[in-house]
Amino acid sequence: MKSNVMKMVDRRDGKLAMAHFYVAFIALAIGGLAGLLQTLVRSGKFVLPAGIGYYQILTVHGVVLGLVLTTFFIMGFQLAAVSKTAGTLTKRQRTIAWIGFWLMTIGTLMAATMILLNKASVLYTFYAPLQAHALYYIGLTLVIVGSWFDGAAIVIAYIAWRKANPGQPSPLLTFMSLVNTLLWIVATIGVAATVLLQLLPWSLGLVDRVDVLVSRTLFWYFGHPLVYFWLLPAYMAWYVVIPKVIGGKIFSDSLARMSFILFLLFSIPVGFHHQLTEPGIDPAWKFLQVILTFLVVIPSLMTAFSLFATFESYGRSKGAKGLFGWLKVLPWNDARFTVPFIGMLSFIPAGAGGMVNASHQLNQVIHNTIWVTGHFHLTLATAVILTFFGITYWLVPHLTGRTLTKAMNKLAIIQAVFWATGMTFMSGAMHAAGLLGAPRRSSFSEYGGAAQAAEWIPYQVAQAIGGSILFIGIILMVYIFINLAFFAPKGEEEFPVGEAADEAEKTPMVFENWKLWLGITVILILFAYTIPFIDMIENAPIGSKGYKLW
Ligand code: HAS
Ligand code: CU
Repeated sequence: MKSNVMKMVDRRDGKLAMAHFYVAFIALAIGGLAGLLQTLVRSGKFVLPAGIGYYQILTVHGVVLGLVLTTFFIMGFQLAAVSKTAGTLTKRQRTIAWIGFWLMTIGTLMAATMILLNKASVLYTFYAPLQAHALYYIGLTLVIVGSWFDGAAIVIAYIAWRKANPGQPSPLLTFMSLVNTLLWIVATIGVAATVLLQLLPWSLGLVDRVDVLVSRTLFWYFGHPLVYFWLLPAYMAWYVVIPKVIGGKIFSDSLARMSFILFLLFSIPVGFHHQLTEPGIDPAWKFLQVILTFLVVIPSLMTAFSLFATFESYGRSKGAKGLFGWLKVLPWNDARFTVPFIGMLSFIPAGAGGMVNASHQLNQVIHNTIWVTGHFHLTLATAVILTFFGITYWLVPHLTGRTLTKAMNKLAIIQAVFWATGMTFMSGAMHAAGLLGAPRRSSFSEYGGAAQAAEWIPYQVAQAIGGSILFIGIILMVYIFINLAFFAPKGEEEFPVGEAADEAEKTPMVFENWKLWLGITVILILFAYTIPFIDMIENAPIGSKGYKLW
């Protein structure tokens, strides 16, 4: 596209998105350092200085990378995507989003302060009976409420677009941002409920105990869709941005929308696959939720299919022959493509591992072992995060009026090679050690942690080697981000938005029927959770004050 006809994201919306990215990349730097320290501690060759606890840095790592980096990056990206494809935000929409940004930032600072004071070393899952200072829970609540404001700006912008363009399907990136926002709002109700109704009153001393099973169930009602809230922005880039970057077409607009709707429907009623070993939930309901988990694999398989189709049709249009000839003609020296592509590759074993986890019998082998940590470092910390890095390379210069230079592009590819190498060592060793029974969340030395079996030690060392390589990757990434935000030469960088190959065929309007989709979402949630919840509450333990806990 010629730069003079290129529609840029409005500067004011750019500032809003960039504010989110500053917080995200500060989080990357802090959380990455904590991660390095953990692998060193686990190797048994390093002791944390100044009385800092292992669980304290593990909490920093999980909260700052899993919750803060992701939420800020995703909201910034989605706001930019909506501004680009549905038009500049109105003043009111932008103000709502800024309120969201500040609430999230204040909440983050509150929670971070409590973690640094060692008053909230409860990990990112904050399972009861681990208890944090009330300010930690209030901080997390502000992050969630803030994200609802960001989400509201997206919903309002979508409604306004639909009003102005009756009878037309919304722009694909706006549609996708909306689905992910709806998914997020429905999911966060669960975590807000456990924090506000159980953990906060308990931490303030208003109640003496809480029902642990109810709190874990509410957490995982949220925790599984949380991982798809992370994944879907990566899918936005895979479906819409990557085809444009390589010079090809989106395989099918309708297929992309369909897969996003399936994520909305099937992401939430599956939380029990994190609780398969928990007593107090009837196996029949666990079975149902495992089936629903396998249903939510389908939109990922559709995504893989669609990506292969995009790559192959582009390759054939360039004259590629044979089963894998298309691989040769892809633009390997373009970081905007190569970096997310490495993410896609890693998602193949990552997804296979997920299906292992979801299979009840196999889950007995890997549950609470470091295999699970290996799984989410391939999914979130490789497939998703490398895609977010790939987005950063064009979006940040686009928003700051700069360009990605040849030198930075090269460094970005080197960064991804470091990342992939470090993660292969670290995540590979985690999977292997997990199969040998090495527990997750354990420093082996503190707080009576499990004794270290000799056969795990080589894997712990491999994790530390991988962690150190990854830390170099983090330094490179932070360096590239600072360059693109403040120092790269002025210019215009493209915001790549692909076109569908099947544009002649009209996208059916049924995808925009929110009464239908949200209705089915709610029915599925009620189906999967109502009876188990009644069971839990009926059989709840009696608290010391003589009434039932919940
Ligand atoms: Fe998971 C635990 C099951 C996906 C993250 N998961 C976790 C935890 C996290 C996490 C953070 O059922 C730990 C939570 C904790 O702290 O306790 N997960 C699944 C399943 C999937 C899955 C079935 N997980 C993810 C994603 C995550 C994520 C995505 C983050 C972003 N997971 C589980 C289960 C547990 C679990 C259990 C609990 C374990 C326990 O006991 O505690 C599926 O959604 C995966 C489907 C994916 C695919 C892959 C499709 C491939 C694509 C790439 C195509 C590539 C191309 C390039 C085109 C089917 C789309 C090709 C080019 C060539 C040249 C070949
Ligand atoms: Cu899950």
